[in-house]
Amino acid sequence: MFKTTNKILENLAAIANQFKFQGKVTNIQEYGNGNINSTFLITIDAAGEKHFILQKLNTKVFRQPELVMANMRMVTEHIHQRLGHTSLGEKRPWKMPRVLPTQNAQDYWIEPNGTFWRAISFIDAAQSFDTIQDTQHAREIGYGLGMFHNLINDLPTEKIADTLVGFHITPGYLRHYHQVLATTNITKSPEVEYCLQFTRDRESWANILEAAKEQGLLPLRPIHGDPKINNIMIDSATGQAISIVDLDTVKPGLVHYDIGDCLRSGCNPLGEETQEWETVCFEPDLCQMILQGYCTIAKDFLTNTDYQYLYDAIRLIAFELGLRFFTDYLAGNVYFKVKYQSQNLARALVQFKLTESIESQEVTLRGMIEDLK
Ligand code: ADP
Ligand code: GN1
Ligand code: MG
Repeated sequence: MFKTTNKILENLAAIANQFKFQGKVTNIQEYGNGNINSTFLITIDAAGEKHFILQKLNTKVFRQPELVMANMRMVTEHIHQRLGHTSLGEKRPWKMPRVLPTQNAQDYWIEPNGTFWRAISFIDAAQSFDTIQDTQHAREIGYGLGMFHNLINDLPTEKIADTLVGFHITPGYLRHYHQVLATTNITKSPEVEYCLQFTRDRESWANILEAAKEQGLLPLRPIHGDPKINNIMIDSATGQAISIVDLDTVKPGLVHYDIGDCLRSGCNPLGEETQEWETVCFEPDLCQMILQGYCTIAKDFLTNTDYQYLYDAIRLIAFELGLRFFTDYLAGNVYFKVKYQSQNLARALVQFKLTESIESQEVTLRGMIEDLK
C-alpha cells in the first residue's frame, strides 16, 4: 500500500503543478480502487472546480501511453460535442471527464525518470461503488453503459487506436496462460488444482466470441473495454448514472465484451475482492435490471445475432477474467496491482465460482435475454 510520506506528497504536488489549473494545491490523497493505474485526488483552493484527478499511467500495461491519451482526447471531445448537439444530452444529464493540459499545453507530463502522468477533470458530487447497492443502482449501471455506447457509436472504428492489443481476446489469454504454465514452477494446492481443472474444462469453448467475430457474425464497434461498476459514476443527489471513467481501453471491439464485463461485475453481490469465494453467486435479478437499464437506451443497435451471443458473453468474460487473474498469480503478479501475494489467486477463484453460477443458470439467463428483444 502506498504510504504518503511528506517527500512523496511534495513530489506529487510538484507533478500536479505541471498541469494547468486555477488556484493552489491544498490536499492530495490516494483515490479509488483501480487495479491498474495510480490515482490521486488533488484538492485546490479555487473559486471554480475544487478538485482534479492526477494519474500515473501504468506503462507496463499500456506500452504506448501517448496513444491512450490521443484516444482519450478524441473520445472525450467527440462526446462533449455530441452532448451539446443531440437530444441524448437532453434526456438525462451526462458528464464526461476532460483531459487537463500541462503548462506547455500537452496532454501528459513525463517525469525525467520516464513516469507518465496525466490530469483529468473531476466528476463532482458523484461516486462509484465496488458492489451493487440495490436494484436502482443495477439499472443505472446498465443505463450508464448504454448511454456511453450510444455516445461513441458513431465514431468510426478506424479513428480509435488499439491501446491494449489482445485485450478481451480469450484465445490469446489462453496461449499466454500455457506459456506461463510451461515456464513456471507451480506450487500445487487444492485451489490451484481447481483453477487448472476449471480452465481445462472450458478451453475448447473459449473462442466462441472470436469465432463469431471472424465469421462476420459480430461486428467491431467502439467499446469502453472496462465498464465494471466502479468505473460508472453515480450522481450522489439523484442516484442516476452520470458518467463513465477509465477510458484507457476504449477501442474497436465487441459490445459483448462490455456487456459481459458489466454483468460479471454488477451481478456478483459479494464483489471481486471477497474472501468468501465458495459462496459467490451470479444474481439473476440484478442481471435483469442491468440489461433493462442498458436496453432503455441502447436497444436499437443490438441485432438478433448480438442477442444470441449475450449468454456466452456473460459466461466468457467472467471466465476470461478468472483466467487473467490466475495467470497473473502464476506469473508472479506482474499485471494487476496486489496487496498480498495470493490476491490474484483469490480473485481468480471468485471469477471461476461466478462462472459456475452463471453456467448453472443458463436456461434462466437465456430466457431473460430472449425477453429483452
Ligand atoms: P484504474 O485504471 O486503475 O482502474 P481509474 O481511471 O478507473 O483507474 O480510476 C480509479 C477510480 O478513481 C475510478 O474507479 C473512480 O472511482 C475514480 N475516478 C477516476 N477518474 C475519475 C474522475 N474523472 N472523476 C471522479 N472519479 C474518478
Ligand atoms: C482492471 O483498471 P480497472 O481496475 O478498472 C482491468 C480490467 C479488469 C478489472 C478487474 C486495463 O480494471 O480488464 O476487468 O481490472 N483493466 C485492464 O477488476 O486490464
Ligand atoms: Mg478503473
